[in-house]
Amino acid sequence: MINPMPTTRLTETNRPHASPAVFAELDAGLRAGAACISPKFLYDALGSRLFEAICELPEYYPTRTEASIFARHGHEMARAIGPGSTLIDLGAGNCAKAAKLFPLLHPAQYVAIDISADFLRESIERLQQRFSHIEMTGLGLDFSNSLDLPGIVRPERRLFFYPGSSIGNFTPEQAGAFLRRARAQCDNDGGLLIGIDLVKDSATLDAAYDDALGVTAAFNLNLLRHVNHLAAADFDVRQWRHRGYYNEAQGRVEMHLEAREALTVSWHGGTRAFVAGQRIHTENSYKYRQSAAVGLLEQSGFHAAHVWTDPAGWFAVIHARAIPI
Ligand code: AVJ
Repeated sequence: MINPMPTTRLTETNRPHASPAVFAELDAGLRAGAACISPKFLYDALGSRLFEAICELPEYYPTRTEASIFARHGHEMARAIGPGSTLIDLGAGNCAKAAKLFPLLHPAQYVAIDISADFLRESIERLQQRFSHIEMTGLGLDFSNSLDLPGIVRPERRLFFYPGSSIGNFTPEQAGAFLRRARAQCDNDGGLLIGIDLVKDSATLDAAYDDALGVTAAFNLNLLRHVNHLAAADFDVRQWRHRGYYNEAQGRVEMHLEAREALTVSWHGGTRAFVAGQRIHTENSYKYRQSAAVGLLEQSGFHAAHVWTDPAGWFAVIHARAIPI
């Protein structure tokens, strides 16, 4: 049951803290037949730290596996890319992955982009002290819907750095559209260095997204606290449980928040009842076969020049060059 706008006065606690566009997106997801909240809302300050903790978990193989590929093949990547690039880090977070590449890649400029701007500022200030010769800029942007880079970003030799299989949050169609936008934001000398998680057995995937310590559960549940702040909602975190598992038919891991009991949630201008077991879909994490990953790039204006994988074939790092137009 969804009620119309109430006529209550806005106070500090019932006032949404999101921009009108972000609020409208949250509101629409909460009202949808199958309720959903975008995974980008997982990353408030605490969520970003919980994600860092996930990356340390024994079950969460992507970060470690990708790091092993960079450690083993970083020199070869740097040789293929060459020094002096404009390194554009999409979803930079703590900037640690890019920082490890600086001594190999020697970029002329480093542009860190993340939706969590505060987290970013701290990370960049620390980095600039260590690498004073690299021009650095941080941009607090949600690049999921548009990727218009401001004039301070050098146009020459743009290299989009998109590690961690973040591309998996998009459907393959959305991923293609996103990559085409990246292609449109670079000249013929542009490129992409992307990490993509590969299809593997479902037990490994299930464990990676529903770990024994419950860190992923905390990460997913924290989204409700963030939405409480953004939309002036009254989610009670204790009434919800985490679900994370591989959906083999769809080729993706799904995360949901499931109501433990019948409950009602209210937010600025809306209210909704959930029955026990009813879910809010919070994330998709698509897994690709190597051939499909290469195909996706080729259809989106990039030629996959190099593919590096770990020995088990769990994860791929791909250097793709802009197809000249
Ligand atoms: C940051 C989107 C790559 O999908 O593996 C980790 C996020 N979600 N555990 C992923 C995530 C649950 C992660 N990405």
